[in-house]
Amino acid sequence: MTKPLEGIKIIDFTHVQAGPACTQLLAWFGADVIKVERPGSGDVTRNQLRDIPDADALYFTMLNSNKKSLTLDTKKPEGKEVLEKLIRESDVLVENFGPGALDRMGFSWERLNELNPKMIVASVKGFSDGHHYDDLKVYENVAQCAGGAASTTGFWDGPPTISAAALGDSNTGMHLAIGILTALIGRDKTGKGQKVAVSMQDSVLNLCRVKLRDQQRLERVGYLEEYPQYPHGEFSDVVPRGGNAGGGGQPGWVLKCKGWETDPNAYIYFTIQGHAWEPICKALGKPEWINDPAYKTAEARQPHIFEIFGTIEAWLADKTKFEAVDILRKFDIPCAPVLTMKELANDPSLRASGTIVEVPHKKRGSYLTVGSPIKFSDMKPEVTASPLLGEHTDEVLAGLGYSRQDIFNLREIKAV
Ligand code: CAO
Repeated sequence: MTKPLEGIKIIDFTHVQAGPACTQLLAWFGADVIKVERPGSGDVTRNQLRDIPDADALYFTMLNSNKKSLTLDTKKPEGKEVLEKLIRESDVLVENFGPGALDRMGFSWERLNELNPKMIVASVKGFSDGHHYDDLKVYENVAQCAGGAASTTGFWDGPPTISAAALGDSNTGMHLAIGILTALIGRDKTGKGQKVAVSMQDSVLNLCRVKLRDQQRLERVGYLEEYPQYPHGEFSDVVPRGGNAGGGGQPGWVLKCKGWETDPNAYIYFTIQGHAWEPICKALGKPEWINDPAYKTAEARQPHIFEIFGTIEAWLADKTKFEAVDILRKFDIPCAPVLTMKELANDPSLRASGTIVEVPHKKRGSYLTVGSPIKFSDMKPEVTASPLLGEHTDEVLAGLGYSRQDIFNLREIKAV
């Protein structure tokens, strides 16, 4: 089966997570992704948090599947020469170096555009160009703080909190992938490449847009009725942390199920969707609440929403999280068990859909990874192992027209 991005050649000058997540996605969909790495060391994540001595760490293998690895010292003249050849033949270059690193290497946007005016140059940086922090290097949690996620996550009586989800890294990579695909479609119309830039701060903020909604509502009316602070607590002039409250028009909370005393994940998320009030009352065995003026409308319920959650928790006390969801789903109530990584890793539905996949690897044996979360009717993205460091160096050099002797010279003599 041909894949939509087959024939698109991508120079993957990325490392750690934000950039690799982007190029991995494009590789799943058929692009020829050549990861350029420093000889000897490569992407730092190959060595980070290793669980098997001398084998690439899962941090690397889970973000670099379906790619080739070319080792090249792009600070040496020989390496620059090879890179220039590759640039002339490629459609996209993706990088997420610290600010200014590509320029210092001699590959500014102007130079890249001169070498290949059709090439799309895609970058991730912590902050956007011209931002007063645009000289800063940025990692995941830094971006979550700078993009508004940390100040709005957690409980009101605790500090700003980081999400485990990679809002700064993989999320930014996904934004960049959208930018690259858009620029490729644009190139079909204009024949020209362009620079695509995504900052981690902007990408986090994009996912926090409902909090910017709340900031404006707060400034207008002085309170936010869906937050636990309403109506008994205090609001300041900034959006507070709302714990586990639902972010939209439906109140919700994480509720204890049977076994919560010993199992830290024996919980479900329960949503009180307005029009589902009647089925909720029926499911809970509280038919008297259906027409009770103190419970009938969302407005009437909000002042004592935690008393309602308390009643639901009492109902949940003798049910596991799975039993509870099995009952509630029959009443069309939006809810889910709080699932652990262990449960997700072994979930038969996720295995069947290709969202959790087992990938054979030359050195590690097989490992689990998250496959494509995007499903297509005409294509099933297949996940293949991440490359060993420099695994495809000879192949890529030969493809660029270097002879066996050239390749020997480049690899052995000049240590490229
Ligand atoms: N050959 C020779 N040199 C190479 C090379 C190669 N193949 N690949 C990279 N390098 C060099 C770069 O030229 C650069 O050298 P200089 O600093 O001397 O110019 C250096 O390696 C990489 O620098 P860096 O700033 O990217 O790396 P770092 O480890 O100091 O910082 C990070 C890492 C992630 C903080 C920084 O890259 C960054 O801020 N990136 C942008 C934001 C981002 O993507 N962050 C998300 C990371 S995922 O959590």
